[in-house]
Amino acid sequence: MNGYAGKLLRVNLSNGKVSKEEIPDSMKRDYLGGRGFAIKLLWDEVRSVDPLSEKNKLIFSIGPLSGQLLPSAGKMVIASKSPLTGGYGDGNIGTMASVHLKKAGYDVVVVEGKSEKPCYLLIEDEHIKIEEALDLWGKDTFETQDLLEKKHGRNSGILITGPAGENQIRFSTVMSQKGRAGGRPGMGAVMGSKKLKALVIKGTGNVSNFDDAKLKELTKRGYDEIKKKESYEFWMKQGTMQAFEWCNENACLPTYNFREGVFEFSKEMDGYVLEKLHANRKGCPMCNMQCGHVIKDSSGQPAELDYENVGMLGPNIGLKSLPQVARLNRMADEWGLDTISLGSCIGFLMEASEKGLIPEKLKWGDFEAAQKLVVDIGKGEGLGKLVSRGVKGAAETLGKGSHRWAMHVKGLEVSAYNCHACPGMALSFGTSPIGGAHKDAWIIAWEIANDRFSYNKSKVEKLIEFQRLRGGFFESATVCRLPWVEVSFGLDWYPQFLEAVTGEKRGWEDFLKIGDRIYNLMRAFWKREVPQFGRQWDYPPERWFEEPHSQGKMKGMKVDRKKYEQMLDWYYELRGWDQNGIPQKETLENLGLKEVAKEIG
Ligand code: PTT
Ligand code: SF4
Repeated sequence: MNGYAGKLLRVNLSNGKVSKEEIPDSMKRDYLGGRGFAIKLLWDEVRSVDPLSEKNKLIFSIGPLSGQLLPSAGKMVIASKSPLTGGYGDGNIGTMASVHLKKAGYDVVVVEGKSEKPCYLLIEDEHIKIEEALDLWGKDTFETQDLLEKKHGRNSGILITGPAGENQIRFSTVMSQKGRAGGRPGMGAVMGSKKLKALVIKGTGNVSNFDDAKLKELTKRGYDEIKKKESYEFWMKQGTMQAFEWCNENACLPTYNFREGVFEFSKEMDGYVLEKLHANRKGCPMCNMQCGHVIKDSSGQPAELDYENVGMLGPNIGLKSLPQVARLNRMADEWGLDTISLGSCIGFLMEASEKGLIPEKLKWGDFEAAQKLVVDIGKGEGLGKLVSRGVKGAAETLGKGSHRWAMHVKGLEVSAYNCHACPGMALSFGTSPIGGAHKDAWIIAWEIANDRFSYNKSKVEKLIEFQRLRGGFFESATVCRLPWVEVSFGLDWYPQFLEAVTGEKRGWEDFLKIGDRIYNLMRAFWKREVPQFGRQWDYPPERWFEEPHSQGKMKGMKVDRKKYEQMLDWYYELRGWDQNGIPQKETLENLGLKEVAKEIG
């Protein structure tokens, strides 16, 4: 089929075996690409394994739109059985590696086994080598990027695990280009467990698309339209950091380990402060709305900021200086630690100290202590050891009711939206297929604008609509969703892009069904890999039910448990799952997943 490179590259690090397989057209039609390919492969090939053992597989996967010249198309999905949650885990990274992978002739790389010595994978078109990486092991992601660029050229596509991943810290992420990060649920740790320091990808071929002239015309018009959008100018000034002041105004900024929704120092670190400190802009390939805002951190080094990073490493730990937050962000990038989980772990430890549950004295907003914690966490030493399995693991070790304010869902720390007064977003976190992530359904903006406090069925329907589009379509076509989300670039562009690329005329009904197939398979994977899996996995942290905000305009607000239960019932009903959240036989069969039904039935 046009638009795909067509091949899957399989590399076994235990025995050095390399093979190339055709991807069947039926898989392209049923799963589209990216996340779709990843869950299909994991379902078929990874069964009851320890995520950090050589039996787990790590998948790098792109879609028909990735790596094309189209707007914001330089994205890639990195997926595996997650060592943080035990279930399906993935992340989406913007990287030159996406472009090069397609040019090299592959849509998917499956890494299997485990190398004896540190290594990196070099993919140069059809030539595949497993290279020694003894000299890179232990180096941070910035040094590693420099060394690999020096050796293989600046334009290479490079994906790296940092020292935290080498140490198998379970929320280690994969880094690229000194600022792009992907794979929150421990994809960096899976790389580390395989002694795989990096992938270097260099492709020189061309993908055969169905209608090049049409594609060229759509591409040009698409980029022009994005630039003309009303919100484009402000987006270019603040990027995702525009959410900071919005969250504070709406009392959903994560503050003091998600206790409050407003931060008394927000004006000292919001998007307008970022504008003043702005030093550079970075981002993914093929993007004319690049969102990586670089400022100088408190030590004078460049650091790339995003809203999530600032929310979690700022208010969530009581830190009010943007350059200091940038310092922690840069350290996380160097170590290859996910900033969201990191901020949650530091907040958890600060609260544990305040409550006298640990002997160490850690004060909210203590920058020196936070810096030390990043290093300890990256190494898995001292207090870092306590949180090396995330806040869920830490609460299990610490006990004393700390699970109530361990801010995670399914073991993955929730991202930077406090949901005491946003029940729809709480359900979005609760039902996200990878755990506490906002990527699948960022319903909060719609909820606050339209229907903030209700717990009705139409809100649940809206949530599923978002999941289908964001978690289904964008993750499997594998392009950035931000043109649509942030500057209202129309959804009608995407079927046109896909038709020009593949030659197949398909509509939204079809794409949304693919999204449902992917969701049901991810759910089935959870059920198979986590035997006790069920309804109790779909709840937000206890804090949002139990402890109302004590200040701000949402003072006194918390999520109503009974009404949440009702929303969850509707969610299952609309998805065709039973009241324990398990896909019903008929639902799976309607999606062509008869064999799956047999296995989890
Ligand atoms: C994503 C998560 C996010 S989501 C952010 S900021 W965000 C954090 N960024 C981190 C970072 O930086 N350094 C670090 N060490 N850890 C980090 N962890 C956090 O990871 C990212 C953008 C953003 S910025 C968002 S919302 C959108 N996400 C998309 C998505 O998920 N799918 C898609 N099709 N398009 C998307 N576009 C946007 O991409 P994860 P990136 Mg990311 C420094 O990885 O695991 O998905 O977690 O990839 O290239 O950095 O772009 O306000
Ligand atoms: Fe990457 Fe940001 Fe552009 Fe999306 S908007 S492609 S995340 S730079």
